[in-house]
Amino acid sequence: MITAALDDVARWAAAAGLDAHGVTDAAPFDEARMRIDERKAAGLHAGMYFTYGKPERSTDPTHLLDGARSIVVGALLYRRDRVEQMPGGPRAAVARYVWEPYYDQLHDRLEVVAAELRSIGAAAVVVLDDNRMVDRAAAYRAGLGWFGKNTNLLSDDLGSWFVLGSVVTDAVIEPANTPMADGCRSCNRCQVACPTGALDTAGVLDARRCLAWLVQAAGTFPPQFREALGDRIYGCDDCQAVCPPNVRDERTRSVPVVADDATTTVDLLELLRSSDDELTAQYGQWYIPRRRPEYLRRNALVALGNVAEPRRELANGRGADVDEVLVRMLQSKHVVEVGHAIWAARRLGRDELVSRCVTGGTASLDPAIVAELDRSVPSR
Ligand code: B12
Ligand code: SF4
Ligand code: SF4
Repeated sequence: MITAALDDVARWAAAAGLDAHGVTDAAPFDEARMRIDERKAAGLHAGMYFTYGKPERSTDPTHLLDGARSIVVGALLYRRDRVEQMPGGPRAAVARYVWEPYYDQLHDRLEVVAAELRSIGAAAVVVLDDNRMVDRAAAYRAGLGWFGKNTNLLSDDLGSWFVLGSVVTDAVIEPANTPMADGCRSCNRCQVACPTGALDTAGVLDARRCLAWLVQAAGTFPPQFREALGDRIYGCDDCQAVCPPNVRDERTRSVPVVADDATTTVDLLELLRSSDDELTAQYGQWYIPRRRPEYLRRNALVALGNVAEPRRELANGRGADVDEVLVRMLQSKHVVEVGHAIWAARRLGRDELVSRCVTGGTASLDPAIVAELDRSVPSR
């Protein structure tokens, strides 16, 4: 049996550049398994696969490594100071966790810890943001934070702007850390701040209402949540932005400036003019439903309808650009683009473009387009 001391692990984690780490045993995550089963039974997972697909595997670390005994969990903070973007607009917001490739960075750092374990003769496997492991459950048991009412893991020291990953090993590392006590107490700011009511039950996320999931789900963007999407194109940060440890952290901790090539916002007109290949090259690292760029354009069209200011854009000479992309999308071969362009055009008061581009009777149009034509659209 190979053993490693907690002090050695702490030294490796610090040298690897992890912002925090913890250690737990490799016993199954029974509580997470139960919660996954409950959420699936109630439909709250909205058909998501991820860890929900095969919970018997995602909640049992021994499926990742025969003879697994311990897990070293690592966290990487991703809060950055945003640099003002060049004016241009209309622009959409990107959630912080993908401004830079933080998962790749964390993966590399966990590999450093795994290499140390291998150097003492242990087997070690790195896993993060993967269908095969419930990252937050491992981090909770390793003492990295408590489960917030927004379901994120957080602590007073770290806040919640961090991504998580693990090194599963057959080495025995003792003594492991202990879970952290709940720190939310009477606070419910995240529940109040959620624009869609996805956190109405504390600590339980209803993915059917969560914008972070809806931008990743295939199909029609649910009409009742299109206004709530606001200017977002990918991810949603609202339930973390209001969280007291994060707010405190924002006031007190200085953080690195975001990298020059980071994607913090997106120029919507440029995105809507890009080819499939260009979109795949630029945003291929995002989780885009079925890897089909029309879903990225779908999100962009909803955001455009919410944020473009046709009168101001007209004065800037950008009104013509907005019309041009709307026309291009209204004439698209993809039903999902036409449907969401109808919504965006109407929301921007450009109904005449719809009448001009979407012609033909109900019988000749796709039912999804007919449904969009029949929908009442909230004006701006
Ligand atoms: C599926 C998934 C999603 C789904 C569903 C999220 C969800 N809450 O289930 C969607 C697409 C919506 C999503 C969104 C986001 N995600 Co995500 N996601 C995952 C993924 C792949 C699996 C999560 C999972 O297993 N859920 C199953 C449920 C049962 O687990 P749970 O939500 O942790 O539930 C626990 C608590 O709810 C608790 N609990 C149960 N009942 C109660 C009751 C009370 C009162 C309390 C307090 C707690 C509590 O017990 C449960 C089981 O342990 C993980 C990566 C991974 N492989 O683990 C990343 C992960 C959870 N996501 C992450 C991130 C960063 C996000 C976003 C912030 C991204 C963004 N900005 O848009 C949002 C946050 C939304 C939110 N409020 O959760 C990070 C979270 C890091 C952290 N600090 O917690 C992870 C860990 C990825 C990573 N490796 O870093 N995500
Ligand atoms: S990510 Fe956004 S939509 Fe999802 S629970 Fe948090 S605030 Fe609500
Ligand atoms: S906003 Fe309040 S209730 Fe929500 S996770 Fe943060 S501390 Fe907990």
